[in-house]
Amino acid sequence: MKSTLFSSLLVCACFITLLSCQEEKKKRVLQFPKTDLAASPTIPKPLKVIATEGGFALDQFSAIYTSETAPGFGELGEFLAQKIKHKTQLEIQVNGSPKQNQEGVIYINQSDSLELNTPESYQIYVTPDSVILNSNTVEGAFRGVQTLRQIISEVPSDTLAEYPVWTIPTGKIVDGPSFEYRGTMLDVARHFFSVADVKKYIDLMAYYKYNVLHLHLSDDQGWRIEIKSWPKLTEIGGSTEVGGEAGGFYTQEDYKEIVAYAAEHFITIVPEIDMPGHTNAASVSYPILNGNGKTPKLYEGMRVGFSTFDTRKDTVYAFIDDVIGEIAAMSPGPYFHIGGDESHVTKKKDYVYFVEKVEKIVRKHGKRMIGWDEVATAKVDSTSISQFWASKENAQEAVDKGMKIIMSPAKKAYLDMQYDTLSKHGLHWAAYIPTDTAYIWTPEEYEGVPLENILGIEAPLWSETISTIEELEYLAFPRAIGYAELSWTPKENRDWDTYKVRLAKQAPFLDRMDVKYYPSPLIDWQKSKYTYKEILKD
Ligand code: TNX
Repeated sequence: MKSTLFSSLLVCACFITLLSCQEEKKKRVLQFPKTDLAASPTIPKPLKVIATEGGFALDQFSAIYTSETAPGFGELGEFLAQKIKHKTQLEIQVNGSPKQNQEGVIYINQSDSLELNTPESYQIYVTPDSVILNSNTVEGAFRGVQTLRQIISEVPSDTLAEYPVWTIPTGKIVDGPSFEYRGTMLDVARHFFSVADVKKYIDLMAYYKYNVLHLHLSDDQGWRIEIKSWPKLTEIGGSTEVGGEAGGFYTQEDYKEIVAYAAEHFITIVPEIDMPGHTNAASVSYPILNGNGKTPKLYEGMRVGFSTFDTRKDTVYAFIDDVIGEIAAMSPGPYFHIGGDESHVTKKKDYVYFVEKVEKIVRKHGKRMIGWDEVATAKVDSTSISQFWASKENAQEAVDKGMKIIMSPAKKAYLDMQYDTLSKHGLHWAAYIPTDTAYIWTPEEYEGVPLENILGIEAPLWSETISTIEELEYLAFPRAIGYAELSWTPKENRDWDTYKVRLAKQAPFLDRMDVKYYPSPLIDWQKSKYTYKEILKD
């Protein structure tokens, strides 16, 4: 008798709990404000967005599931959970057994859809019950995860639920990149940046779907990568930087750590050893390499164009073979950048001879050569790549040779150009580049380079005037966000007026990441009203 009474009470209690749960669920659904997926502040702007005005509730009952057999998908689920935690403090379970009260589910699937026509293409379907992210590759799914991070509301929604609920607007996103090469470059030679700084930069790049980080590892003022067969390069050549500070260098372990961290973010490292000019630090370390007829001395100034290797010496090519060999062995990406710019004291015929020989060394080590636009003046192979920074004529030579071109015109794409005359850091030899000028140009049609020759876009950040991560961030952000859109989103879908609204809404993310961006007065920056810690206190 007692036990029957007890069990009916229990059933009753459960029923009431269930009812109140349902009541709460209903309330939550009822209270969902109308959404607009197309108005989400996604950068780069996706190819196609169809909004259906509902909401997926991301809360403590949500869970993530991924394809379990496809390599990398499980880790990607963990990555998303970690980023959601950073944004909302929610602990979302990944590939766990379904929890009681489990509500919405996020699936990250490997698909084999023919519609997904580049390796980085993906689709996202959001309904009130589920978020489905499909891609044929883990790389594409990673790009889609960045979109997901961006479409989760910045603050919890007003839903009457007793716990915070973040909204993901419902609808469909179909997306993929315009260009396969979407890069930025960091000059760690003029001023050295630590592994931690580079990792932070990678985190930020990944959020905006960049896939290449080019590291300028050597210049007149410093040599920054350990080469075991030539140890003085870092012992001597690594000891200085612009302005007289102590310099620094990456050990091979450090470099491998950067390469691995970049790979986890689906970013390829392109290593650059600049030569035959910009080689003072190497020549001070090993004077046998020097070809300018003077005794090389450590150099901490900013003027360039005075140094050159001796292009007619076998030792120089043995040295280059060792250097490229050691770096190529640690760099899984397909490219090796040989610099080749501003060799003002190398005779033209020596320059051409040099580039042709070094190209062969690069190919011997299994890499595709990239060089600044001057390399196209040599007889290089059509598989080598020219990086357009200054000369239309050199770009034309590259096109005539059937080479691919990376678009980095200094006047438009140099992150080290000052925003305006008041900018705290940067140079202005090419131009002042305010935030709108950085965005409003068409790399697809720049200086008559045919679209089929364009491999992609890269925004270089030279570091003569910056030495800390804060200064780096001031020059790179917000402009690097615009270059990410130029290299991903087709020109028909780009427009400054809508871009600047989406850019304004990056402020909460940049603040959360502790990025000291330049608060361009052209942008009506949206400050988040509160941080998540304050939300959870409410
Ligand atoms: C030109 S761009 C250079 C660099 C400088 C930069 C400063 C290029 C290939 N060479 O050596 O750092 O200007 O803006």
